[in-house]
Amino acid sequence: MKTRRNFIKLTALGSAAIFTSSCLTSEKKNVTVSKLQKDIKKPIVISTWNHGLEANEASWKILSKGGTALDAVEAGVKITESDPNNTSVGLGGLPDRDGKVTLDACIMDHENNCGAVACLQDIENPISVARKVMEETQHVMLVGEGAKQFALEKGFKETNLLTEKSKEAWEKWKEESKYQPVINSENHDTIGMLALDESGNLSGACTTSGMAYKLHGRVGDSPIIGAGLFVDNEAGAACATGVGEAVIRIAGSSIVVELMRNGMSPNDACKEAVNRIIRKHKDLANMQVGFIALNKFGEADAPELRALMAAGFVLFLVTLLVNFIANIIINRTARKG
Ligand code: SD4
Repeated sequence: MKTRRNFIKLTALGSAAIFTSSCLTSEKKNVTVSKLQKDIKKPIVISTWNHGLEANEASWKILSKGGTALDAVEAGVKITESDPNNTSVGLGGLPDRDGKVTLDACIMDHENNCGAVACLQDIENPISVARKVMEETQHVMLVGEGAKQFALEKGFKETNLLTEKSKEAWEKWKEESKYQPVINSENHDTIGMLALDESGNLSGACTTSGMAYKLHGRVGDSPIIGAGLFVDNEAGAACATGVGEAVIRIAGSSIVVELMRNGMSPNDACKEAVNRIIRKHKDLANMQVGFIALNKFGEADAPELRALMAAGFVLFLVTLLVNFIANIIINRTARKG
């Protein structure tokens, strides 16, 4: 049953919103979640890590004026992509083991439209290229040289993304690393952002330079729809950060959304996905994975919330992981009250 239709129908009846969905198991179980329209927290935007705070401000400018979630998430993560001081996303991202900065990004809207680019070089804002793939091609994902060629054709400027700071870090790494790529929880950070707009539509964006010093050509979860990001306007949206290989193995973000569809809170859905990763991996050394999730009602709770009040915003710092190294931060920006 389409949520949107329900919203319209039920608003006319007395401002209640309902969505219905069925379980993944063969024993079809219907779960109905209902909420008064007035209790839906919108607009709202959430994002990962410290850099997300600045990104949230850019999205909030759009959302607070009634703009779309899609425009908001693109504008938000672009801030992080263009920040040369951030070494894990876009310009200034740490390179692969050959010294090349390769970027992964994807975007998804409330109608299941999606676009992605992977292993893209020399383009500062991969999220906008991903949006062009979504809106101006029949495809979902472009990679490598093809993605770059497409970007240039669409008017994106060629930019050297390897800053002095990142080059120095890479050169230092080469001295000690014996040219072996490392999976290290210190060396990666993605910006993932999810938003629910005034019209009740969800969108999400995810963008990263991926794991530092990775093998050239390596693509993580971040540009993969269903792994790094998934949005279903009937249920919710989720985004992952951390070791991409582990997230891909369980189709992480789509699992979180499916669990929310079946009635779980964003909090429990994220925990279950993390637990699934724990169950499926024998070796958890250096493993760091986290999810953020936002449901159709604007709920984005997660374990161990610490509330911070800031001018006009409510920001929550969240520690998300259950058993192993965990320090995933969720920034939430919503109307006060
Ligand atoms: C990747 N998931 O390339 C990304 C990196 C990341 O926090 O999210 N780091 O595997």
